[in-house]
Amino acid sequence: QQSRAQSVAVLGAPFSRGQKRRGVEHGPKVIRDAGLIERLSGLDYSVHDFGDLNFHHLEKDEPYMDVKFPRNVGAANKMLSGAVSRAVGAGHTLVINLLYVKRHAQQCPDLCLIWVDAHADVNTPMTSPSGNLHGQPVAFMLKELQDKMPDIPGFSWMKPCLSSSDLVYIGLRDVDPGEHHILKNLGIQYFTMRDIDRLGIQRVMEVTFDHLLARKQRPIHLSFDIDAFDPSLAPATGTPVNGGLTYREGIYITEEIHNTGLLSAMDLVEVNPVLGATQEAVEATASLAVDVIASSLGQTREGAHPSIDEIPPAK
Ligand code: B3U
Ligand code: MN
Ligand code: MN
Repeated sequence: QQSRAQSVAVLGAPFSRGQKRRGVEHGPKVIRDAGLIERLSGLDYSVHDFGDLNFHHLEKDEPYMDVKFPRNVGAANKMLSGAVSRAVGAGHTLVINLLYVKRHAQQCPDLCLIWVDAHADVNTPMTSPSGNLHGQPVAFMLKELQDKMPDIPGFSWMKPCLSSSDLVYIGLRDVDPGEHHILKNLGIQYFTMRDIDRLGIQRVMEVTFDHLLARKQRPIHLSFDIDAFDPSLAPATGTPVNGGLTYREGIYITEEIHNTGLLSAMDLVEVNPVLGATQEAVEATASLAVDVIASSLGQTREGAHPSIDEIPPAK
C-alpha cells in the first residue's frame, strides 16, 4: 500500500450576493452531490473537508453608488479569506463557489493567478455596467487599479495583492468597454476564445506558463468560472455566453496546470442549479465541475493506477 503523498482541503462558500439572481449559493451542494470528495479520495489524496461556510446575512445593505450588497459581499469574503488562510496550512486548498476571494496571497507572496472565464471580472465600481460585484473581483486584487477604487463599505480590510503581470486570462468572450481598456492599458496577458481558435489550446498554455513562470517557479492560484465552458456543456450558470471552451480544451488547461506541480489553490465558481432547465442540465454542469477539479489535481485521461505495481499473475 502506497502512502498518501498529498493532501487537499475542500471548502464550500455558498453565497450569491455578488449578483442579483439567487441559486448560485447551492453550487457547493450540487458539486459535492456529484461526487467531488469520493473522486479526490480516489486520486489518492487525503481529503480534508472543511465543510461549507455559514455566512450571516446583513439586512441593512444599501447599494453604494451602483454597487449591490457591498457589506454582505465584503463580510463574506473576509470570512472566506480567514478560512482559506487556515486551510492552506493543511495542504492544497479548493474553494468551491465563491464570488470574490482575496485568495491566499498573504500566505504566498509570490502567487500568480490563472483566470479561466468568459468574463474578465475586472470592472471597477465606476466602469461596471451592472453594479454586480461578481464582475469586479480582479479589480480589487490589482495594485495598479487602487487609485481607481472607491472606498466601498465592507471592503476596508482588503488590500490589493497582485500586479497585472501576475495574471493571465483564458477563455474571454464577453468583455465590457471599461474592462477592455484596463486589459490593454495595464498590458495584461489574456487569451480570448478567438486566440484559442488561432493558436490552439496547447500554445495558449505554453505562452501562459512562459509569461508567469519563466523567471521563476511560483505557486499558482487557478480561478475557474464554469461559464468559461460552452453553455451546451455548462448550462446551469448565471451568465452563459455562446462560443465557449470545449470539454477537451477545458480539461487540457487543468491537466497542464497540474503538470506544472505548482498549483497551490483553486476555486470553481458560478455553478447555479436553480438556472438549469432540467435536472440533467444541473447534473451535467456539476459533474463537469468535478471533472475540472479532479483533473486540476492530477486525474489523467491516460489513466493512473497508483495502487497497482504489477500485472496480476495468472493463477
Ligand atoms: N461584465 C458584466 C457581466 C458579468 C461579469 N461576470 C459575470 N457577468 N458573471 C458585469 O456585470 O460586470
Ligand atoms: Mn463568468
Ligand atoms: Mn467570473
